[in-house]
Amino acid sequence: MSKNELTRIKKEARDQIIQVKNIKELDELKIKYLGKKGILTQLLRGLKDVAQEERAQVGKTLNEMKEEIGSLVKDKEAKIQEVAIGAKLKEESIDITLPGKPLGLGKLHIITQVMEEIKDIFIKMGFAVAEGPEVETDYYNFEALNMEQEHPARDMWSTLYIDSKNNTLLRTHTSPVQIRVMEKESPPVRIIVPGKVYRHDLDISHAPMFHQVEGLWVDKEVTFSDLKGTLSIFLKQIFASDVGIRFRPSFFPFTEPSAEVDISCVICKGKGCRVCKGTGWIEILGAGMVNPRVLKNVGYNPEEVIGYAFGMGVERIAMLKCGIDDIRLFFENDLRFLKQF
Ligand code: 2U9
Repeated sequence: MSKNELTRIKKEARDQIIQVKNIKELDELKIKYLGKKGILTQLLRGLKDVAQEERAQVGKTLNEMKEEIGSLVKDKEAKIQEVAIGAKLKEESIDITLPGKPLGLGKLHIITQVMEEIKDIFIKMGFAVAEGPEVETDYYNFEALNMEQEHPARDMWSTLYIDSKNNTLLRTHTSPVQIRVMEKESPPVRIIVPGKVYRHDLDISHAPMFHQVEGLWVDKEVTFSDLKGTLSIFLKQIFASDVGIRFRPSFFPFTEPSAEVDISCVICKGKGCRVCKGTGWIEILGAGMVNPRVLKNVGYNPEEVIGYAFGMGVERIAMLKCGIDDIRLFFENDLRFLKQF
């Protein structure tokens, strides 16, 4: 066990420890030099065979070597761990300077847009906006509007009942709201009533839920001419200033006389096409003078006050304005469709 030999072992151990790349290799070296059967352990065990006069010196050198190699291993261990943590941090780090993912800007549904446009026109003409419940009673949806039980006119609406014993149903029109407003307030009443209505219907032009805007003006002197004037102004604003307008006699239990209002076809300009079924005209509104029986039902005196009323489907107006040929498109929530408007 010469001094040179020990120096060589020490140098070899240091070189090997310096070059080690990972914990596994380092552990192997630790065992090689410091383990139970390791080089230094063996050398220390062989100390007894060393000549008496050299033993103390060699023992001291060996212990120093053991300590030095141990501390080299410890330092290296810390270094390897530090490098591993650094790599992990780098791998998992988030670059907070990257630009965010842009959020698409939302917009109002086309039906809401058209509804707002309709409301604005009537608000400018002095109408107030009234709203009411979508679940109604038989009385407000039918009876008060001059349609008693078994009245054949009820067949005009495919009613969705909530509970037919309790006479609760989904309103088939927004007219119950006008009844409720008139019950509470005395004339003059000048309101429009926008809202959802429900019918047991589903095809290219009918949906089980759709939107209506109805209007009502009750006062001391209201004429059919007022009705014609108001609706003409409305139709010219919502469609085009040169749109053709005609009133046809019709029947509704809640108005007398009643009329249906047509506009010249917005697609073919009145020449005749698939949309207007070759007639050049498109039905767009229902209207009339409020039936005196309805006024009586809310406690008004039909001898003293008179009124007009009208109703329209918002989807139908939106379809004609935007050239949409299937009402169901509004409710499928396909963004490719909705984004266009
Ligand atoms: C009261 C009195 C009268 C509202 C009216 C119509 C005519 C009408 C339809 C248009 C298309 C419904 O959406 S639609 O299917 N509406 O034809 N509505 S008169 O008359 C009233 C309302 C309330 C108290």
